[in-house]
Amino acid sequence: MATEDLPIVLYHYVHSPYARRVVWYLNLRKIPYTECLQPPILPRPDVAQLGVAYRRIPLLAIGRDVYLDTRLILQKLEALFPASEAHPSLAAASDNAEGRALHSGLLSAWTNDAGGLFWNGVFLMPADLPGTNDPKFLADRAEMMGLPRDAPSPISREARAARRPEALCEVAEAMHLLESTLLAGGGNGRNWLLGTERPTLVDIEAVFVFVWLAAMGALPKDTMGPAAFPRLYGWMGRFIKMAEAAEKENGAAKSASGDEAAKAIFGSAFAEAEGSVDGSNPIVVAEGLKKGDLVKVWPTDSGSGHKESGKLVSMSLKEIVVEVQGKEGSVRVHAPRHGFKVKKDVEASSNL
Ligand SMILES: N[C@@H](CCC(=O)N[C@@H](CS)C(=O)NCC(=O)O)C(=O)O
Repeated sequence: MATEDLPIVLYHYVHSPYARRVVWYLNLRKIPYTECLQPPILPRPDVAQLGVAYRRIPLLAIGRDVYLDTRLILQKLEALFPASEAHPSLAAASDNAEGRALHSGLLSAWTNDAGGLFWNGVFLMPADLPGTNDPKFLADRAEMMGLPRDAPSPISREARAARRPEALCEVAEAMHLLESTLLAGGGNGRNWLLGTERPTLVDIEAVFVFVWLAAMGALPKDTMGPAAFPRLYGWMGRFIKMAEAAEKENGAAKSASGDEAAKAIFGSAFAEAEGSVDGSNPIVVAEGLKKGDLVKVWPTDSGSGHKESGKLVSMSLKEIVVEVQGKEGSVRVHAPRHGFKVKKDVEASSNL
């Protein structure tokens, strides 16, 4: 079945800066999708009924394949929707070596990895940002960070205030870097980071943190506003304008309840052929993993307490795929290998 004909369901909530990465991408590539809106804190029974334990947002299902983590989601969409008239590529430059290196290797780690830009941005959430001082939100995020729900919150108003100076320095340094290098384009200025006519994945990879911070009013106007960083704000403004126009053109996402989404997913074909376990992969060797083994898979930076339990389907340098049992069937869950761990599920294996 063509990928086009499979249900594409985005589980997300509207204020998630990570979800915006995928929404922008889908709209810019003119890929229609369905959304299954989620609450900003657990529980999320809509996700649980797929048999998926992952607790972060967003997740994207394409047919019976469920993709975790926007780093993998964006790569998969690139692969599953090659450029065509119906789905124009973001820009040809995402195909060149500079673009690929900057996207999947360098910028992605810079913005997303633990301790990177997004994490600094969390400490810059303004003191009175709605929802962020709600004890339920703070307990939920403590759990996400692997702490007891009643532990002092590492992102309470007070904790954020204490970390703010350092986080501001980190973000300011990153803004200087973009302003004076890629966006400067050797003195001629550039509309997009790779000097292309349209934005590329590289733009999405970096712009989301700054758009999120600016929209929250997290950055001091005098030292980190448009006057101090005219190229960076110009770039953000162009990107938002383009993303908004693309959203209008692609039309609003269809909306599905958790049950509707699950029914469509379980009743669908897989989007990808079943892969294999690369026997030469160092982790596969060290763990003695084989296709069909019962394994656990989880992210190492946050939400680590929520571990996928299922049968190992495939493993490569790029991804780990497990088949998990949901309420009305099974789905294949794909996690990026970078930032995730896979281990044999010794307990489940001994209960066989
Ligand atoms: N590396 C992940 C990070 C995702 C992430 O941290 N998402 C936030 C929302 S923007 C989250 O899940 N927060 C906790 C939650 O909503 O449960 C990705 O690229 O998808």
